[in-house]
Formats: sequence, structure tokens, C-alpha cells
Amino acid sequence: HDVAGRMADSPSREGLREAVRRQILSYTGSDPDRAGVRDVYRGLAFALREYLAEKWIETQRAYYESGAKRIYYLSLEFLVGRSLMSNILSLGLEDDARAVVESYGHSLDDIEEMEWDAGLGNGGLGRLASCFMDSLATQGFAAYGYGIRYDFGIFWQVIENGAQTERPDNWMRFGCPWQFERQGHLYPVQFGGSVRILHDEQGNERRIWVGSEHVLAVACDMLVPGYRNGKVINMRLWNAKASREFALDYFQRGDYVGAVEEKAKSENISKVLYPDDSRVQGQELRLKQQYFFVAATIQDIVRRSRKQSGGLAGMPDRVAVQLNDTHPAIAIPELMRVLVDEEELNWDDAWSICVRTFAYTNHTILPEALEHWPVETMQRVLPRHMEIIYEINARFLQLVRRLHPGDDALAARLSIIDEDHGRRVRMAHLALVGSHMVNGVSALHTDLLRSSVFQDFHDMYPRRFVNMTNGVTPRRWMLQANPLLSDLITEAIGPGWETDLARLRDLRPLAEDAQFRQRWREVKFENKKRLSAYMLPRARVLAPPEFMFDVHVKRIHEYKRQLLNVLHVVTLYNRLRGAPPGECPLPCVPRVAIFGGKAAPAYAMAKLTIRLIHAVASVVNGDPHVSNYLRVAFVPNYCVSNAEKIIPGTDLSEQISTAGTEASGTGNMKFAMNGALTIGTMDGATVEMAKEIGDEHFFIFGLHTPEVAALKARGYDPRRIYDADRELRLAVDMIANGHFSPREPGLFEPIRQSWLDDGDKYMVMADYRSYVEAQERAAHLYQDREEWTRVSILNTAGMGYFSSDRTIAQYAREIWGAEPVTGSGAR
Ligand code: DL6
Repeated sequence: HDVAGRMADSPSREGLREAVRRQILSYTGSDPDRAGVRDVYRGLAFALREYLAEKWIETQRAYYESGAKRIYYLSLEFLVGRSLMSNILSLGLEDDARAVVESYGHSLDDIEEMEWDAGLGNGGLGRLASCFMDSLATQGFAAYGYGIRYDFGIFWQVIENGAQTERPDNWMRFGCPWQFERQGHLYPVQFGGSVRILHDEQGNERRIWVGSEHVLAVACDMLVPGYRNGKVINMRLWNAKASREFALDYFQRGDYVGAVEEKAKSENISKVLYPDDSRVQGQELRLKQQYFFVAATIQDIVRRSRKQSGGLAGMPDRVAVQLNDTHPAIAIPELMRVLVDEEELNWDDAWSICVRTFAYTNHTILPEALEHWPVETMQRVLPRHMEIIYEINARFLQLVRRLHPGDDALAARLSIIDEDHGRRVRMAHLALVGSHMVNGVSALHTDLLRSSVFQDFHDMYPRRFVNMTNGVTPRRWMLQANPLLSDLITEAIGPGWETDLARLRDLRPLAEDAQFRQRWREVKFENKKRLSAYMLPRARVLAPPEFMFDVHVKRIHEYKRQLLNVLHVVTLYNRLRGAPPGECPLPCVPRVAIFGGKAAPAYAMAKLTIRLIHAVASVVNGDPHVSNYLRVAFVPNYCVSNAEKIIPGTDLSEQISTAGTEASGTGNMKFAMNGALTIGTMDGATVEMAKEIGDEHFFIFGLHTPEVAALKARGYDPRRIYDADRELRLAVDMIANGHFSPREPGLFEPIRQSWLDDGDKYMVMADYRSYVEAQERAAHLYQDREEWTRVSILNTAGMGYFSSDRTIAQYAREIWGAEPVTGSGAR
């Protein structure tokens, strides 16, 4: 590397300039001398892609020659966001790219804004997958991501009259310069039909699945460079294309329109991402999506594995397949089908290969998010897989009965088939039985898997359960999102922390240095100014950077408790209204409560929450008596690229889910790395963050997981809490009685009902008072700017553990048995 971080064989500035010019000409057909901002964006992106492609080929060759174990990360979601800046940073070309685009009269910031987010995911699970890709590339693992190239990603959220409406996310409208569509990598995928039984001369039975619907999967590769290591890996995203034979059949029958219609229908499979990550709805198309990407992926893996030493029998030593939640769990019966039906291996050998190859990550314990498919649907769409699942289950239950004779209840609980709810395939059980390891995503979550949701499985396979606490990539979430802070950190502790995040601990002594604190504060202030300017036209709220920026951005869900935050805002509003004019009750800290997040389109309570936030915002911001001290803003269309602007400008990060409901959280990590303090419950990975940073530097509140369970067991009575707390009662009543919705007074009544009549499932009433007190502690500390800054530095300093590099190294060591490829192959 030279001083600027450019690698020895990166293109020179002149080389880059020349490449951009060439690409503007050949790809956009524009005159480079009159190139507009979009032309320059595309020219630059294509120039970088060309370079990435060269490096990708070198890397793949080196991985092939090294014989390294291949890691396949199967995920229905990759929340990529934008790629331009992260690719530029990884290649160390920031100064050159800036100079080149400036020579066209544009700033790099303007060019960056030309890129549409690749929003091929819903939230945490998809974004984690993208962080993992970055870490896998950076650490030199021979890894591949596999997923779907949706034509429409997560919907575009528009706020109209204070309510969410969804617009299609046509992210490919102007093409995506980062992809390669590989027409040569086409795999057939079938659905439906029936299973034929054949007998060979020895009388052995073979079962052959003959589908009735056929589609082709075309590979689309998105390249992911490692951070300044010259390595490039790929996400292979499948796109559905109508199969030619299928269409021909129709054409031959003279049904031209029918043929075209069928073609469009089969291409629907990769059309759109399902926009709900918290409740399963069981649409057939979703099962087809899952099988579609899994079937193509398994064909690709099997093709590559044949070429590796040991062939298919050697797969477990050469290949690790990680299932990102149960969405790809159909891969287990699919690999069995390939091995048994097509490769004619015997069942036991095939099963041993499967179990040793697959591992499964669980990302949620919310019962409504655990996938299951009606047996009838599975049978119709994937008849052979249903047979295989029955066989897997029969053998598994035989083992259960051998170990626990007579315990039918246990067998029923463990069974892959749920007989109690209209016969369903429990995908988590399939994944648990067919994998050699299952992991949770934080220590608490893994404990809950072991002790509650999958307790019976844990009793049976105690060594199968491991914890892999999540992490996030510091390249995107610090270097790229927060260049000012990153520069300050580099100046203070030297370079290299971005790939060795534990080194952030070297910041600790600097927390005691007044001059350093001053600079830290200046950086935060700049980031707040930038965020304020970003929000003004979007949220239509003026957020003075002197106010505390109290931020709650994530998917809108009852368990994430945006409503608890709203209750606090209403409480502050009431306190301000109750104070003498112009005065601010103590501890007096002007604040902007900033919200953002998408509600699943069919999730009524989440959508109502967005309406409530807007309704409260309109009253609070419109009251001159109050708005000197309190404002409320909702940033529409929360996504990766606006998270990059919001997070660095945050003072206080809201992580307030009911204890025991958030599997890990990763937003919590991004905020703390960027110097935000956290107000949070003892939930998910926040527990571990508090331990690393120090409880005393956290605003922890609320019931802990065992207390939540105990209170529920004792008989939780939210009404009693409501009755006993005057401020709470006032806030609830105002919401329910139309104070914030005078034109529709009953609008928010369902919220009151959920709290007081329907049992307050997420314990909002129970945690209210302790939350308000924690907020008071936060306000109090915020008044002491020196102390707040000191704690802010200590927060960043304590986040070294939460790099996705650490998480990936742990997966490699404890689950995959894989080593990074080092040495000269891919320089
Ligand atoms: O593991 C990534 C992420 C966690 O950080 C969140 O706590 C969890 O809610 C999220 N889960 C999902 C949906 N899960 N499913 N299925 O995104 O995973």
C-alpha cells in the first residue's frame, strides 16, 4: 500500500481517468466531454467493475489452486445498500476517484447520490449477510453468497398525510452497473408434477421427480472486494427466466398469448422480495422462491464440488453451507434428492454428507416468525421433497423413540411435522435435524434457544448449539459512514483499526484528554449538522444540532417498542406544557426524537404506530410553547444509505425491545461504534455491549428476560400499572382520546386496547416508569458535555468485539472448519 492506502497494482489516477472516459463512451454512449452526473457515476462504476472483475478472476484461481474449503452463505436476503463508495474505499482509490469526478465538474458526494440502494432485504438478517460478505472477502475466505436478484427490493416508503404508503422499489430502472449477468450459468428448476417409481434389473427402486413447471435460473454476480487485500468474492443472485422448452410447447400448440403469459408468470419467481420479516404468511410463491434459489445453488455447489478432491463424498471436508435462517432449509431435502435420486448414493451415506455440510443460523424466537409450510402446499409444489422430509422425520423419530421409549409427547414436540395445526412442516426442525451445528446470534438469544424454544433438541444434541454473536463491518459503518470520526481515530491510534477493531480500546485513555474530547465533540457536531440538513426536506422538521438527537430507527414492530418511545415523548410534552411559559422542566435538555423505519404492509399495528408518530409530531412541533425544547421527526424510507447519514449524527440510540425478543440487533452496534450512548433493555447483543463498554456507561432499564417470564407466569396486569401512574395514565388517555388526532378521535384506540385490554404482550406498561427514569439519567448526563463526551469515547472504545470480522472468524473456526487463504495467489 502507498500512503493513501492504494494497493500496488491499483490503476493509477491516469489509468482510472482513461477507464472512466472509455466506459462513459462505450456504456452510456454519451460524449465524455459533456457527461452529466449520472453518466459519470456509471462511467466510474463500470471502470471499477472492470478492475474488480480482473481481481475476482485472480482470486477465484488462487482459491481453486489452494484447495481451500468453500463456504457457501445461502440467504434469501442481502441488504447491500450502495456499492460505489464501499468499493472505492476497499480499493483504496478515494483520492483518485475524487480527482477524476471533479475533473468532470462533479463532487464525489453528488456522484454517490446517483446510486440507488440495492435493498434486497428487509432489515437485520439481510444487512448481516452483507456485512458478512465484506468480512469474508476481507479475511480471504473462499466464500460465496447465494440469493435472489429480485427485480423489486424492499418497497419504497412514502409518507402521505402522516401514513405509510408503499411504492415499488424499481431499483434496476437505470440498470445496476455492479452486476454481471452470466448467461452461461443457467440451471433448470422444476416445480409440481409427480414422483415416478422405476425399478432396475435387480429390482431396486428409484424415485424420479418429474416436474410440471419449469423455469431457468440465471446467475447474476455482484462482486465484493475485500478491504485493501486485492481479493474479490461474489454474491451469486439468481434471476428467473422462462425456460425455452416450456414456452415452445405452448407456441407449438398455437397459443401465442398463453405462451407469453406463462413466460411472464414463471419469471415472477424472482420478481419481488417479501416485505415482512417478522410474520410468516405461507404464500406459495414464497416457497417457490426458496426452492428456486436453493435448487440453482445446490446445482452450482455440486458442479464445483465434483471438481474438488474427494468428489461429492468428500463434500463435508471441502464445503460448508450456512443456512441464513430457515428460508433456505429446503436445501437439506434438495441435496438428499440429488445424492439419492440422481447420484444413487444410499440414504445413510447421503444423510451423513448432508448433516456434516449444513449449518443453520436462527435469527428469531418470535413464534410468529418461525417458518412452517402446510404439508399440502409442500406436496403440491415439491412432491419429492415432501417424501424425503417424511423419510428424514421417520428415521429421526425412530431415534427419539429409541432414546425415550413411550414418550409420545416428546416425539410430537420434536417431530418435523406439526400435527396440531393442520399438518405443517416445521422448517426449523428440519434445519435442526439436518445440520451439524445451529447457532444463535447473541449469548442471550442462544441461551433462549437452548432453554426454551429448542430445549428438547438441545437435550438431544447439546453440542449442536453454539453462539455466534453478530457483528457489523467497520468499513461501511465507520470508515465510509463517518469519515470525520474515522480520521480522528486514525490520527489518535494509528491506522489498521478498521481491520483489527479490538484496537479501538486504545482510545480509552484519550477519553480523559480534554483536547481530544473537544475534537470528538466537534466531529459529532458536524455530523449532526449534516444529518439536520438531510432531514429538513425529508422529515420537514428543523433539528437544531445543539439539541440532543435521540434516535429510534429500525423496522417498526410491537416488540421493538416504538410505542414506548412515543409514550416518553408524550410525557415530555406534558411536562413542558405544565411548566411556566418559556421554562423547561429539569433536567432540561432540548431534544429531537427521531424515528424511522418501515412497517410490513399488512401489519396494521405497525402502520398505526407510524401514524401515531406523525400525529404526535404534528402537535408537538406545532406548539411553540413546547418546540423550543422538544421536536419529533420521522425520516421516511429508512434504508442503508440514509442509515449511513443518521447513525453518525446520533447522540442517544434507542434499543428498547422487550427483554428476550430481539435476537441480537446490529443497529445497536453501529450506533455505539459511532459514539452514540445507548438507552436500552437487557436484550440481544445489547447485553454483551453493556458488558464490554461497562454498565455504568449505559442507560439500562426495564425488566430482564427472566423477570418478563416470571411476571407473565404470575399474571401480568397492565391496567394496575396504568392506574397507579398518573403520568402514564395521562399519556395513554391522550393518545386514546384523540388529543393527537382531533379529526379522528378514535384512531388510536386500538393502541390503548392492546395495552390495557389485550394483555400488553410486549410489557410497555411494565417498563414505562423505568424507561422514563433512564431517559432522565440520559438528559442529566447530556447537560454535562464533558462527561457525555468522555462516555461517548468509551462507548466507541468498547466496541472492538462487535466487528463482523470477529464473528466470521468464529464461524470459520467453530462451525465451518475453514481457514483463510493466505499467500501470494490473490495478491
Ligand atoms: O441476526 C440478524 C438480525 C438480528 O440482529 C435481529 O435481532 C433479528 O430480529 C433479525 N431477524 C430478522 C428476521 N428473522 N427471521 N426470520 O431479520 O436478525
